[in-house]
Amino acid sequence: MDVDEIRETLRARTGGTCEGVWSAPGRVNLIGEHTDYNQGLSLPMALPHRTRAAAARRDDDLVVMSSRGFGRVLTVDLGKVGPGRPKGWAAYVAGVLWALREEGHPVGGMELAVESRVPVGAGLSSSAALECAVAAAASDLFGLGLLETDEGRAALAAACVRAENEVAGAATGGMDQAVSLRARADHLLLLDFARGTAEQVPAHLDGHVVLVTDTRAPHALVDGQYAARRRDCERAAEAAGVGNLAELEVDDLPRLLPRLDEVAAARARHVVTENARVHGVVDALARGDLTTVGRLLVEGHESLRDDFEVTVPQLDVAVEAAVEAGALGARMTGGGFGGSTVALVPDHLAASVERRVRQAFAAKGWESPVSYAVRPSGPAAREA
Ligand code: GAF
Repeated sequence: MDVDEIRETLRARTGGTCEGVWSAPGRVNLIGEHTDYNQGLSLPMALPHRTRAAAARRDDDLVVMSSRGFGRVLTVDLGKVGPGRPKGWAAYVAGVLWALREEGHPVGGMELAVESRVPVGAGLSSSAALECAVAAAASDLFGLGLLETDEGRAALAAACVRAENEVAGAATGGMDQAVSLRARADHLLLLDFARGTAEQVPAHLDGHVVLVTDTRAPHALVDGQYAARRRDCERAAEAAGVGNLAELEVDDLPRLLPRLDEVAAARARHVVTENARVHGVVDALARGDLTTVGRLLVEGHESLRDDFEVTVPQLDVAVEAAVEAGALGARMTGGGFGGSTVALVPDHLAASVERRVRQAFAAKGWESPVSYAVRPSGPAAREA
């Protein structure tokens, strides 16, 4: 649906009222995985794939929403939103308005028609894109002015995280919402969760493309595995005597790991080495050393596979096939347990890398993966 179509969809439903259209991107993370809730570093970028929301204010507290693909129009009373309520995709919409209100913003009911062009269930943050599109619409329509500054955008991201953690019940860390609201085209976003900073890093990828491959292996963050990893990390930090794992350096590991149980040690090793890899990638990008970037991506994947144990065979095979076909590096991206990979590929090899990954999946009898060559795109914004 283009902007006119989604506006007309809302108008048809409301009898003519639509005050504007907003959109927000999904994300792909280049490196820095499972670090956000450990107060570490990550380096995501916004995807060109966006979720659109046509919106209008209501003069009561009802949130009336429809989504292409979900047929039914849902109505939620904002006064009844809270931890665990409502269920399903409505939580990501009404939850954001609830969280903004909880933060003291004068937000009321809304009419919303949404459409996601971010592949759902692919580990590319379709939930964050939905939350951030709604947050952007609410900010403009209720005069919050939060889209105007990076600080305001950080506040909107925090409300989206609250919606996801408290209302939808997914214990996620905040990377996805931060990049959806604070990204810049042609840049990666260096997020430091301990300091609360977001720094724009020019994506000097000359002659190379970022290839995202949706493995179609189903992925969900509201199941127990993601939360279990988070608990492992908390246990590891406690046993190591630090507030969070980002306080540790790679040099601390030989001394500290023997104090931890085997699982906690492996989780800690992933997080601490992953933070170091983020620094390594940022430095290598600044030098134009894409070979080193690629090597660090592969090391990151191995760490997620062996120490953090969040990959599945489809992710491992997609990474191996991409590297065999000439990618400088590849890794799983996002929460894992299914979802997508990201690869750094010389332009002229993009088609053969894509083909090789498809062939490897066909040989295993798996559903065919879908690849997208992407450029770092812009943040949540008003479109009309
Ligand atoms: C998911 C979560 F939503 C993020 O907060 C982050 O933890 C990521 O998994 C892993 O890096 O996308």
